[in-house]
Amino acid sequence: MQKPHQPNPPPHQLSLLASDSQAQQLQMPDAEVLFYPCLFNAADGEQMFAALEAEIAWRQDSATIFGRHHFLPRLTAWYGDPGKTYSYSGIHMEPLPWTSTLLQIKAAIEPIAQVEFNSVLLNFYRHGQDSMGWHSDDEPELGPNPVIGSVSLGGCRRFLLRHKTDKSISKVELHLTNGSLLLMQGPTQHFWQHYVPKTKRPVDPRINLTFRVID
Ligand SMILES: O=C(O)CCC(=O)C(=O)O
Repeated sequence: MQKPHQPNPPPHQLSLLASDSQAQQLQMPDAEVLFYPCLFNAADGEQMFAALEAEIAWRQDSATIFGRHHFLPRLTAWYGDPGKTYSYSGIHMEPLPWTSTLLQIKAAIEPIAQVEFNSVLLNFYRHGQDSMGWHSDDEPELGPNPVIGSVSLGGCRRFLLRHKTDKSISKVELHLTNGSLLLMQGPTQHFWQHYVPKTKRPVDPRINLTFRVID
């Protein structure tokens, strides 16, 4: 017997929850930081997490610090337009071609960031012992005043920012929730460092995507 025709399901549409007016502008001197705590709804966040966990070519890199090799405490991946290479901590990354999930997320955040991103660094924090040390996203290939669009999916993690030179300015702490967008732009990377600490609390795995513009 002939099977009834099954139409292909429509492609999943991401529904954005936040309008520009729901952004929180952080009060930080020498910086321009906007936080959208729930840009994507929880179900979309979980669906994107599952898609990226499966489709991304995750790699375990190591960095050389004082002559010794250390595995990075997280998995990473670099995707983007052809030729948009990226180097940090002695690690050189050639871009893999965009996946459909990455392109969907990129298209959703570009009107908010008002830039066209050409690359993305992905970090996979498998558990609370995965982390990211203090640093700024200030590599020369990001150009002056880079716009960094940081999307968080999965488990919520603490995220701290500290001023590089003025120690009288208090640290800023955020909780990067599933489906959130953090936009760092203007002079932020010149003056501030950021960090994702380890935690002993049980936390769900988390994927973070930092969309960037490589010159
Ligand atoms: O995981 C995060 O929220 C931070 C990622 C980050 O700092 C980076 O990719 O440079």
